[in-house]
Amino acid sequence: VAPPKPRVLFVLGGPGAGKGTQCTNICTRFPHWSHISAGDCLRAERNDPQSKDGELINSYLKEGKIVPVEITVRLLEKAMQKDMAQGKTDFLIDGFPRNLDNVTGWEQVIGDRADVLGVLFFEATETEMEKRLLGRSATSGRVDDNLESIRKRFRTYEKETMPIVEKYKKQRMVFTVDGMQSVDEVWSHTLTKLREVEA
Ligand code: UP5
Ligand code: MG
Repeated sequence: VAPPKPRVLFVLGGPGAGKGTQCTNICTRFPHWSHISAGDCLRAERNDPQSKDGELINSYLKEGKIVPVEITVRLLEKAMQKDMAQGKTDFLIDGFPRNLDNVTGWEQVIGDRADVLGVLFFEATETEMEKRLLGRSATSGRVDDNLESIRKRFRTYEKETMPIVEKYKKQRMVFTVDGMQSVDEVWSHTLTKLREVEA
């Protein structure tokens, strides 16, 4: 028999909105979910001395720009295959798709091989997100957790990613979570939305 088609929930929201934190919560509570952060995949690839894309990725990250989709979607596919071999069926694809190019690239490379359930969308103000990211900057080691890069990430998010969220909203595929509350409160709201997704 054919293995079940993987199910995918895209996870979007501004830089520091809490995507990673809540994806971790989901996977702890529900082990059939696998968390694949596009940003983490890119940072791992950037750190791999064998990679030919390391320098390019690093400069995009620092500038808050969106890496060419050929690179990103290849890493996502590889990560999904690895987790499917471990029995995972459902995937939180965190921080992707960030622009139209990402959407098209996903369609071309993955297309019908996965069922996209929708977008889990974390909403928070720039003031709050900036505060969180600056708070994290002392310990994160991320090349983009400095005020200059953070502001660039906000601009890219507004110009390129918000239109993608709007596009999915028109298709009634967006499950919005208020990301402004405490981690615990956002978690409880996330659970409610996840039940709607899985209904
Ligand atoms: N925190 C979390 N929730 C909180 C809450 N409710 N109250 C108070 N504090 C809260 O959280 C960020 C910080 O806030 C943490 O310190 C956390 O404890 C605290 P986190 O859960 O990490 O938020 P997240 O939304 O995941 O923030 P992140 O910084 O990861 O968001 P980005 O979207 O900026 O980062 P990402 O890794 O997705 O992408 C980085 C870069 O990679 C992009 O800018 C881009 O250059 C590149 N990229 C691509 O090119 N293509 C892709 O497809 C993906 C990424
Ligand atoms: Mg993250």
